[in-house]
Amino acid sequence: GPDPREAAFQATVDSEGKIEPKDWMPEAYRKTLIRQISQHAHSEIIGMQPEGNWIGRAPTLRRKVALVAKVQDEAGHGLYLYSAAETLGASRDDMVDALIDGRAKYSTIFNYPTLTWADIGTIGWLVDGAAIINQVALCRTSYGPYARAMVRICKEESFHQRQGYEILVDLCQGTAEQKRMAQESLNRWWWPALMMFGPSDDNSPNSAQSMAWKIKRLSNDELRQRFVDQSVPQAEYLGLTIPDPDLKWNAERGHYDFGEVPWDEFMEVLKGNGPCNRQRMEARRKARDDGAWVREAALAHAAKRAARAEK
Ligand code: FAQ
Repeated sequence: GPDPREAAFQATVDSEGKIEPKDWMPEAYRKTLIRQISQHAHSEIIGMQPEGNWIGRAPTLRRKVALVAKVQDEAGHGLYLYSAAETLGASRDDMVDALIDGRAKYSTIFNYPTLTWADIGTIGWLVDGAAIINQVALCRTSYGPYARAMVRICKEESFHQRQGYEILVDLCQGTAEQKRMAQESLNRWWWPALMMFGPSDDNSPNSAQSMAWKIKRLSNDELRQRFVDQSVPQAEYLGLTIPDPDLKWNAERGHYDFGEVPWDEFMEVLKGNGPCNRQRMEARRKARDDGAWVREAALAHAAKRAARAEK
């Protein structure tokens, strides 16, 4: 017959209780969480690269300080999320190996290049904006350590978002050339930002089970709609045009209608064929290899201390 532990687990989930590390949980729930949380962690770590590209070229000291702090926060978010995955029994080495070997996914958005300074503004505005919409929903996810990690991460993410939007406000109130740079950046990032929410609901294999377990609280399409509704007035304030001829207010629905996301491009980037996939993976491998001596030295030091303590 059905496992009584499973019924108790589902009752906790249904009544908005949290599942904690030592609670019984279905193996598939554990596996799904390890998959999602580790992908989320990898995204934070790989996500440091596109912005890191501009630290040495930030236009003012103030911009540079803010950008360094933001990229550093992303490293912190990654480590925080790896720790949350470890509470499920995943090993950090295995997760990192999966990323390095190309077996693990990370968000498609970080496979696009940062070609201009405006891209740093656009990443804060749209990429962090999308991340917040997704993560605010995840603050109510059923797994306790993940939900709590999201609360803190959202707070830092909202500073990131404002940092980016302010860059664009300045560019859009600047010279004609600066405003053109902002528009060109929006043109390149808009559709990739919409892809961050994942495939459409009728094409999302994990959604039904993840919603039943309350790992996901809102569907990919619901979150994407929220993001479009939030971004349109922000683009209007900047005086920028969202590159979608089908975008228009639908009074009946009370939402903006928008065009079809270029899913072929999404699938290609997911397969590893985006503009920067190879470059991102190579940088990660090099960072791991360059840091090997530090880990070896730390282990040797720990072994020596342990040996001394035994005497
Ligand atoms: N990129 O069945 P679904 C950030 C995969 S924000 C790559 O719908 P699910 C902050 C999906 O994993 C970005 N893969 O899957 C920051 C699944 O893979 P599988 C990170 C994607 O899990 C800002 C397959 O496709 N945020 O880092 C993408 O139910 C600025 C089928 O899809 C998170 O990870 C994609 N865009 O829903 C940092 C949030 N979309 O089964 C630096 C947490 C889908 O083959 C700078 N994650 N896939 O392993 C989630 O909310 C969910 O995992 C979704 C996907 C919504 C992403």
